Amino acid sequence: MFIIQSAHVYAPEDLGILDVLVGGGKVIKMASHLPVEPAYGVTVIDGAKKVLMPGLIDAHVHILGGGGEGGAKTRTPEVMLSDIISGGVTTVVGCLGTDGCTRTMSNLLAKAKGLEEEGITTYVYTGSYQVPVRTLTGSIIDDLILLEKVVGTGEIAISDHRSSQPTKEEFARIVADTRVGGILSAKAGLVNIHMGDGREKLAFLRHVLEHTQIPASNMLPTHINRSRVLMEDGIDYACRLGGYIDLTTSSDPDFLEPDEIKASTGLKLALDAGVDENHVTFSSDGQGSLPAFNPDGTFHGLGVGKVSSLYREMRDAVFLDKVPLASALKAVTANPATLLKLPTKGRIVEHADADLVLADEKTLAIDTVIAKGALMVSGGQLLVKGTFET
Ligand code: FWO
Ligand code: ZN
Repeated sequence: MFIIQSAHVYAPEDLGILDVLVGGGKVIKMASHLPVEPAYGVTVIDGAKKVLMPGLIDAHVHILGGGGEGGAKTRTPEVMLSDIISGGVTTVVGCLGTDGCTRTMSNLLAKAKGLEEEGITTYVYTGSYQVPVRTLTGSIIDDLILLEKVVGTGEIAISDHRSSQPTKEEFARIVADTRVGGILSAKAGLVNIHMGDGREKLAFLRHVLEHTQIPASNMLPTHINRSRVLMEDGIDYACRLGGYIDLTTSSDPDFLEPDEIKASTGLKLALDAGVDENHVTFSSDGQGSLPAFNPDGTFHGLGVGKVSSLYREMRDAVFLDKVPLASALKAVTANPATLLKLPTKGRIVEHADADLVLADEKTLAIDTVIAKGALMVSGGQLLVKGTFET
């Protein structure tokens, strides 16, 4: 049991200074003043001069590692627990990418279960870049209904030289099956869509919205900030069609995409252009490769995504791009929670899971991370490490 006393709570909405009682893995009570009953073994955490935020949700992490675009030696390393909690992330959705052969759904599920046992909350998307989608059971709908951790499909590549070049109809079918699988399993049924640099940009998603009854909330196109033209198409898609857009926070200065936009700046551009602040999310592409290709399509080199970039870009949005904290926080907490249909995640409210981040109110430097009610980081130091982390 913890009482976090006198913290400035961003739930992500600004709730002012509150005491928050945590026990049994849940937020039990929030009030301007809660009595401390030492008899119940309650630990007091001093929240004065700190902000209390929901644990971050990273909806696109290559938890197995990814890459391989430069051959076997460029297959990137798997994620470790400390990579996740040191950046204030308490929930991740694992995915496969370009390589859907040596990275498998059974391995993805095992890694997700491993991270869950180590202390955070995990889900996965079925599939990889490829179409037809490489599922575990042979069917998207069956994977969603039968596999508890599967919340959607992805990352499905379109508008990219590495995609399977699917037709609009094949893409619409994937979204349709994912939606129905989600409905029948009371889960999100979200398609995480990898956007490449192709000329068709978001045409496939516009096709779904214009030719089917499927709502925009079943589709989340990511890497929208990989170029200015895609950022502009994403803003138009969100403003005119009520679509959702996801910005990638990982970036490698040695392997920048041509005219790539920093995620924090992309958020500011979207909000200034009138995009609903509930329709923009960040995800890290953690442990995914950040490959660069030459104009002739040959491989040039690659960086590796980092989960810690999610918190960094949220903080930069506040300090560098002057986005209000409550709005910047939504992109990494309440908005992914809503799209992923995780009602106990992404918000600080009674009965929510006790996934919490306490940070210095001036610098937003992370002090404490609580995941499923357990103290994982305290005083800025890791208290819990992965099984094989020294
Ligand atoms: C992006 C994941 C990309 C993997 O375009 O899609 O490759 O399979 O590990 N990463 N291919 C990175 C850009 C957004 C910079 C992935 C990667
Ligand atoms: Zn991708």
